[in-house]
Amino acid sequence: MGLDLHTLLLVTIYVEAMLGLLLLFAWAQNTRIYAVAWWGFAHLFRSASVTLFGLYGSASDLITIDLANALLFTAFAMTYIGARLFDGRSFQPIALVAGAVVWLLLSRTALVADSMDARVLLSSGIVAIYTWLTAVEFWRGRAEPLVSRIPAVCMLFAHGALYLMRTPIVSFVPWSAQSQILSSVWLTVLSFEALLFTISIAFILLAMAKERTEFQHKTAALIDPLTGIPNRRAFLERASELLSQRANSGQPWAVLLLDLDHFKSINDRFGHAIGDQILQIFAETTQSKLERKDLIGRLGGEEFAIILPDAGREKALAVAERIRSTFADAAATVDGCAVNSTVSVGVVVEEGAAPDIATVLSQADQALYYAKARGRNRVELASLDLVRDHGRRHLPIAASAPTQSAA
Ligand code: GH3
Ligand code: MG
Ligand code: MG
Repeated sequence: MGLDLHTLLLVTIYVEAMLGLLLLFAWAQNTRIYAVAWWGFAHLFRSASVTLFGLYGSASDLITIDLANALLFTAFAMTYIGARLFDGRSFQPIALVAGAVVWLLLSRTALVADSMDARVLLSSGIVAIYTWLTAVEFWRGRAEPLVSRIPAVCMLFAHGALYLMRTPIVSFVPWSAQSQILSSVWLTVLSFEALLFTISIAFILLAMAKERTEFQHKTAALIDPLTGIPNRRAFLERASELLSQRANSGQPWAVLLLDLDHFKSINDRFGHAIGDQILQIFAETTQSKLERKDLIGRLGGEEFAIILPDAGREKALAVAERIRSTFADAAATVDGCAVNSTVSVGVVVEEGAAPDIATVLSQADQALYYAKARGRNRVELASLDLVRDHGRRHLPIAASAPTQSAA
């Protein structure tokens, strides 16, 4: 092995410190992700720990072994705590010092103090546990679609396993003589692996934080913050995609346009905050009546649209009626106020090739207008063919099916 351990130690000290500063610099750019700061300090702690290990022989064991190990375990604890914070979980302060305390207590017992194997096993075990716990935290948060999560989990798991393997490996090598500790080939190999690990994990953690920020920006641009459903832009984009996929399928599909009734008056009488709550109740109750493949969006104000990609006339009317009646029940009383909020729905069912979404929405708007004109809190059905035949694009059209009127 042509790698000199002292050179490797120096490189590790330098690289750990640089990565720590890099992570702290990245955190300063977006201070909301605290985990990045924890990970930055973890690298700085590891740099300090390796510095103390490097002083072995020229300083007391208390500093070069006990303090160095305590710093090392605290560094791995910080990476673990960062992983918990990254996914919005809290942590117990004891987790930060548990490894260091266990080491300081157990390394003084006769069993551990007299056996190099036991000391290596103990320190490897502490590092492996922290590393695996970190992997588990990232795995638990996998519902968030970050591509860099999986390499992070694999790398942490593998590093923990390699650390634990130190014990069987060192039992082949005589460790007791002091001179041989630093000249051990295995120590060189393991230090090299630790160096590669620390570089890779720092970049993966950075990538995760960057992905998270980009994901948040993307979500903010496409999701309506009040109701948590897609905004107008997202709805129209996805609707166009959906319609082009269905272009020649020959299956019927439906569009629902929904507008809350007398919402201005409700705002005026009960306040804007109640109005906001009603919008949230509407989004919640409506989503509960939809399937995964259906698409909903807030087009603006108190106007919403839904695409049912595989609904014929009967199903579309049934869904619209269920939404209408469920909402009327859910929004009868809000925060103790009898607001009696209701919704009117215009429905378009398209059987043939899909026209563009703007055309279909304008037909649904005409049916909606008709629902409003006939007293609100009701569902009305339009049909594109009917409008095309009559060429009445801006006038309310007669419902082409029995209307579902409210009580
Ligand atoms: P109609 O039954 O004919 O639809 O009457 P309307 O009062 O619902 O219709 P109009 O378009 O006159 O009023 C819509 C109101 O919706 C006006 C606006 O203040 C309110 N609004 C729009 N966005 C929000 C919001 O985010 N929160 C609240 N609380 N109100 C909103
Ligand atoms: Mg309205
Ligand atoms: Mg409106």
